Amino acid sequence: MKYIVKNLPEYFKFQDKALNSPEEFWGDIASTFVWKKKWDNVLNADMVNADIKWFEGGQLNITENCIDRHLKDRGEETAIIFEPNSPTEKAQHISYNQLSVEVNKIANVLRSQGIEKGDRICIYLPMIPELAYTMLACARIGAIHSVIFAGYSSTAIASRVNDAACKMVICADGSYRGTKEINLKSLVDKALENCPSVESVLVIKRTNGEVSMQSNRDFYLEELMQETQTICKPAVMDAEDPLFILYTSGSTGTPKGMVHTTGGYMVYTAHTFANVFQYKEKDIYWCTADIGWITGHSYILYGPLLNGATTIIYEGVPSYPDHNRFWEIVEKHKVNQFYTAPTAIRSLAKQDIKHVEKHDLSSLKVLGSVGEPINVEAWNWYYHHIGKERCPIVDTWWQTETGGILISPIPFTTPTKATFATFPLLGIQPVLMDDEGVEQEGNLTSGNLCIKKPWPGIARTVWNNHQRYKDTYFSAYPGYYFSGDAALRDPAGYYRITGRVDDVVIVSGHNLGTAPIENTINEQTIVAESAIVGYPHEVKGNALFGFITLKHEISSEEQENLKTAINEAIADQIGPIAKLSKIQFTVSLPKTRSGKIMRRILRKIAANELDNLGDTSTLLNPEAVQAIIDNRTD
Ligand code: 6R9
Repeated sequence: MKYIVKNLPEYFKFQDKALNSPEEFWGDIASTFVWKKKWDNVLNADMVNADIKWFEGGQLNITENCIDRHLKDRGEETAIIFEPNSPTEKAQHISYNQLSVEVNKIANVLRSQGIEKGDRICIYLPMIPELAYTMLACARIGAIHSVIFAGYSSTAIASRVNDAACKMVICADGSYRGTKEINLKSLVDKALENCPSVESVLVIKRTNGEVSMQSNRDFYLEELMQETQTICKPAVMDAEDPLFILYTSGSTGTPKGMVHTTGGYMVYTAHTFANVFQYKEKDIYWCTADIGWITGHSYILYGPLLNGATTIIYEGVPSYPDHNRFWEIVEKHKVNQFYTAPTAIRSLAKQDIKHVEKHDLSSLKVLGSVGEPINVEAWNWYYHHIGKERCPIVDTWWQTETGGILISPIPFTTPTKATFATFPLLGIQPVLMDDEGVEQEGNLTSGNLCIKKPWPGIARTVWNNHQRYKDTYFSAYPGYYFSGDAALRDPAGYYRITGRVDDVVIVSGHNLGTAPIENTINEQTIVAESAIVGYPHEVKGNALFGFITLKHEISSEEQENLKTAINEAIADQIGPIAKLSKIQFTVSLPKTRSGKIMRRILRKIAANELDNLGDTSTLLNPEAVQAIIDNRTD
């Protein structure tokens, strides 16, 4: 891999090249991959019309780059370590040779079922190796995978399957998550009552639970694989042919099917993985996300395999059988790079520290964070207790739409600073805009976070709705990609993501970002987590409502004292204007399946619009909503 940064002067040198000669820079990186035909143009982009193409004219198959090219030198090396939900079930080590056999066989099955290049296949699987195999098998024959997180409801499956008119669904009989066993096939059956495009369903056995199989539609993958060849000729794909669709919910409307294409996504995820994690041969890398999210697509599957890495797929949850499971896995597999989300860090930091201390975490070299702004307390806990002050934390900012990480420290190069994502990665030019669309110059400023130049990993469109793509990302500031996040730039030029733009609350005419207020609250040692939302107020326009979870119960007198202490701290650190008008202590906060706090619902509760909460069925913990409503104090 080219342009792997080793020190700051090199970072600035490479960045200069990436921004001033992007075609040469990305062309150099792309040349390190296997192509069937070299591209005609590295870049052809029109950011005003949202028309972006990379490596046009180039032809390739991404699976040759993820698998085949590693077989000669490292065929027997481990590609995937599968760590099952139950610690009593043996972990599996899957070599690149084995991965090749599985992917080729499944690809042949898909072809024999009539799947052709460009067809859409919905994959609804738990975190088992077959999830990786089937995604890669799709890519092998040029079918477009649309992975749906295996926790979504039948309604969510049906709407996504119909949006992309999927021809096939691949699912498991069931899944294990902690103590729960979920019958996935029955959820698929219910969804498919309303999905006319689906011709066949392939079922993978995981739990061996009871399932109903519809004849001529449903087949066990295992049975179809018995007679198949272990070689499947890879489809020749244009660089701009879609590789996958992944749905992301917006603040309004139906989920958007973000489309990522083959060549640019490959080059970008591979390069960013190598730089951000400084992966070295034989390292063991573990990202705890679910492959059903973009983090899993880019940094459990594609990025690591493109680098010939060893990547862990963990089936379970952080709390099963108890709260030391993550640290036990780190010790067991001698994990070198560990990548997780602030919500997981906060929940584990709430537990007795003995869960951490009884494990040898000395293999760790780099720690990562992704998904939401990380608060100071969680950052410090992660740095001191997990990294033992030895391991840099890469706070990586990016989105489903960006395909890969855009802003992040490079470990051992960029000095880290709690809550800062620091510098843009190579080739990325962030800008901060004011509301009039004027780029904010210099440091010590803030604004809406946009990206000025195209990068290879950016999603190219919304499936079947290019206008929506253009409207959502390229219309607020014509010619720029608008992320929907706000950020600030410190005197050193470091970026700190302050939260979604829609998380800004205007109180008495002052724009208040909720994240810094939450940080202040979270510094109280008894606070586990907090979420601030605005609600309509007669005098101030909006006032602030704080939903706060505590590490343990306290008396009502102590609660009153804590409320006072919190407001004093806010007044002290941010200003009296940011004081909370209402505070409710709650057992938990409503979260999305990817661990983001659902502020939309909290806003409705705070505004007392209880009959208008919207769909709560896709939440991780819908019961949290009712508990908050039941315990309202005013
Ligand atoms: C990769 C992923 C994207 C949104 C993004 C932002 C938030 C992600 C962050 C972060 C602060 C970080 N976000 N990483 N905020 N610091 N390091 O999470 O994609 O699920 O599409 O979410 O998540 O608000 O706009 P996605």
